[in-house]
Amino acid sequence: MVERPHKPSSLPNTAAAAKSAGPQPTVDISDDNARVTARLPSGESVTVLLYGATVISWKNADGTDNLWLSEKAALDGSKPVRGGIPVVFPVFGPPPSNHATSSLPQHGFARNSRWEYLGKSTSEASAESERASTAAGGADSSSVKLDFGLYSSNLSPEARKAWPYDFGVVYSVTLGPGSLQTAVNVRNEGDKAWEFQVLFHTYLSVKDISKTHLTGLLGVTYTDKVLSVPSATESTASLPITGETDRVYKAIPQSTTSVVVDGAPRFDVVRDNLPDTVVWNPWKEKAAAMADFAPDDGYKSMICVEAGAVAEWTKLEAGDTWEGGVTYRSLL
Ligand code: TA6
Repeated sequence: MVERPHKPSSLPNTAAAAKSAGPQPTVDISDDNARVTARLPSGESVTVLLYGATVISWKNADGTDNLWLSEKAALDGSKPVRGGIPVVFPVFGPPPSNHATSSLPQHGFARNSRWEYLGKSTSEASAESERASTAAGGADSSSVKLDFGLYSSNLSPEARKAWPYDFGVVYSVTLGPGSLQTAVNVRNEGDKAWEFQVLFHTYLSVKDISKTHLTGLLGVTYTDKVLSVPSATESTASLPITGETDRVYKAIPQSTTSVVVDGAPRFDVVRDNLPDTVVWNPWKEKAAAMADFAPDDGYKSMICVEAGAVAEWTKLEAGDTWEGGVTYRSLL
């Protein structure tokens, strides 16, 4: 695989390192085997629902949750989660009618399938780096990677029938000091080529949408699904969100989109091999019309910045593998 900037990292899982390390990350599986929570010694945490492999919480050391989760989000596996980071695969949006995905639900089956927890790998801060980091007033440098798997065999009979291709997806969620990385490794396990779209439908929490701007999109071509404009060019270096917004920014030349709140950088969203970003806020009417979107004025506290490969289809030949991911940096 050609080396790429921001390539999803793989962490060592060495017992030797653990022996010499300081306090280590922890990983807990809930009693009902429905969710996995990882915590860093510095206090950051991430919780992943096995249903949809949906990240439902990503907290800073002070307990601030970086993700927005609807108060009426279904967390019992009855429907896709409204909030957090739903995984969109193998199709984004309503499937096209004349396509292999046409019988799938909107946004595909990944977000409403039960994934397998494959395990963790941690990079413990070694004692000396811990001391050095603490002495320098820096944060703990440990991180933890959680792996989840979804395979053709995991699909419901309906989904399998609707999309009868052999595939495997390994989804890695890596919690680091001040960052969360989500990355997929998609493999064609069958004997014939197929094509897919993938996207992380990330609901970022912001304290006030009226004071929120997005930067890094100037000059980028986008489709505006609210105004039904198939192709426009972003003319604003700092995009405010002042109403219903549903835009697919395509082939973005730079890897980082940033969220600025009240003039201060709040998030960096750094894409790796994901050329597109969807920006979505349902605003007042659409929010009120969604039964699982609560509170009704929750649109004032969230912005979806969704990194993906969705403007085109990615074709995978038999036996081929594809990787892509995104790193969110919390800049609080
Ligand atoms: O990512 C934006 C979008 O495609 C919007 O058009 C809206 O449909 C949103 O996703 C939510 O979709 P969902 O199926 O989760 O209600």
